[in-house]
Amino acid sequence: MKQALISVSNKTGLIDFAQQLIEKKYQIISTGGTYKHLVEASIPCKMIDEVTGFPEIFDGRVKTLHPKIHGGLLGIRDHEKHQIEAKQNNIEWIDMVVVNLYPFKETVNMKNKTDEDIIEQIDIGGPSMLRSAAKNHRYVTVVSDVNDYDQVIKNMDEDGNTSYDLRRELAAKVYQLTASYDAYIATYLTKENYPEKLTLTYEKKQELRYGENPHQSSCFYVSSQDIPYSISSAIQLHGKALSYNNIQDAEACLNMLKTFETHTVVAVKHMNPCGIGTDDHLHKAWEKAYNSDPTSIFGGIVALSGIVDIHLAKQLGNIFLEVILAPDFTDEALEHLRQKKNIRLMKIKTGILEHQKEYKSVSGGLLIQDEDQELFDMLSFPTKAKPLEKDIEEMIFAYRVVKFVKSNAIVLTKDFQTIGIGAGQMNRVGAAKIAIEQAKEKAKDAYLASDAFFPMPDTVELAIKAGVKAIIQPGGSIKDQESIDLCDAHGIPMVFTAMRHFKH
Ligand code: 93A
Repeated sequence: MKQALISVSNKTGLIDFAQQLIEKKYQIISTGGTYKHLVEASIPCKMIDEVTGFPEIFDGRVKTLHPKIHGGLLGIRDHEKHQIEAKQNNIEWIDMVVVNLYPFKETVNMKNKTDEDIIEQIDIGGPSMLRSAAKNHRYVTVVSDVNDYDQVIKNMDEDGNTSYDLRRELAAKVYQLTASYDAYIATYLTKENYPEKLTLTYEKKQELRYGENPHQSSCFYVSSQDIPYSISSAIQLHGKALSYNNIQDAEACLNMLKTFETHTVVAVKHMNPCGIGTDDHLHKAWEKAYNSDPTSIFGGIVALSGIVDIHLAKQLGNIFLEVILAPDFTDEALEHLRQKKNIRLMKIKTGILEHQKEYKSVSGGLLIQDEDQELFDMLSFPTKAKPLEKDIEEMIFAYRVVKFVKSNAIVLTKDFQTIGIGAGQMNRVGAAKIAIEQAKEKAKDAYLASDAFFPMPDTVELAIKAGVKAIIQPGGSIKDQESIDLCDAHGIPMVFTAMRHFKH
């Protein structure tokens, strides 16, 4: 008779599966809680201590860690010496292991759990059995996921034998599981910000149709963290699956949105903002974001800080947008927007923002840095003309926007609306030219923000010519004085932030 050892924390689907194992003539062995669960459903099984001849001790910390179990899993069935040793030690072969682990990750994510509670959820016996069985997959079937029960039963022949290919696949799955389980524990125990060894685990969330371009294949992997204002935690309410570029753009969009306090609408194209508007009313904020650049917003990604109502939905639905992200949509708004097949609607998870890290891959490595969360260090006013309180607010808005534009970046704003965005240029004055050209006559009396200092006074010169009202930039160039002198000659206030915001 074949033997299956079942020891599971997650008991979903277990009764059905065990029933089918009985039909295939398996003898079931199980641990305390699992035994109780099976017996209550009238499934015949043997208690683990009947096999080990040793009681479960230390509140279950030691229940399956016994040579009768690991011998039964690890022995090579057609090896004469192993056969003799098994007989001498009264070891019976175990043909199948069904184990899922203590919910360590879930316990960490629960509120009100003490460190002691969490440590108690480090499963030792479960991974040990899984690893033993997986090593011996030539003979042993190892089931570590409740979602595999059906597949295992379907794969069995009349005598309950599984195929070698399936056993090997299930064994690989075990080592992935135990590696990520241990990585999660290591991360929990590591207090330092940047430890010597970093153990990250991600799970595949979605196969993507293609990558940045149609000839590149791609996938979306997510960590188990539920991060507010992230695309990985957003819920899709309507539309086709997100594409690789949608995910990147949506992420950029949400990163911007989360830093603005009042009602704000952000429109993004190719990871740069193409329109941002802030106002006391969300509808007005949308109008500002849209009117910033009605050409570029076409096919863009839009994130709104508040609930989308029918009035907004009608306006949003008037143009082609790839994705709309918002904390929620009214039923009427949803109904209206759902008529559009090509739009994707995403409900953002909001919440308190925590310190995050940013990861970027390079060939053979990972670059990790703290998220650029600050805006400025200390504002200083080096020019003779000093800005008014209202001007400073506008400049801070412009500076908040420029922080999210690819370097070199220059942004022009007026009345809390972007009117010119120069992104990703190899020289700063080139970015200024683009922003001014886009703003056209609106550049007059606008506010100009630069993501890094002016190495030359040429950008200031251009700004003055265009009629810009005030300038905000980090300062710190050896030629700062030339820029200051130029502002003074034209009575223009300039503010230094002492914080650069390169974005590559
Ligand atoms: O505390 S343990 O690390 N010590 C063990 O010997 C052991 N054996 C199985 N945890 C152990 N398990 C785990 O118990 C299994 O991985 C499973 O998650 C759980 C099932 O316990 P019960 O059947 O009592 O509900």
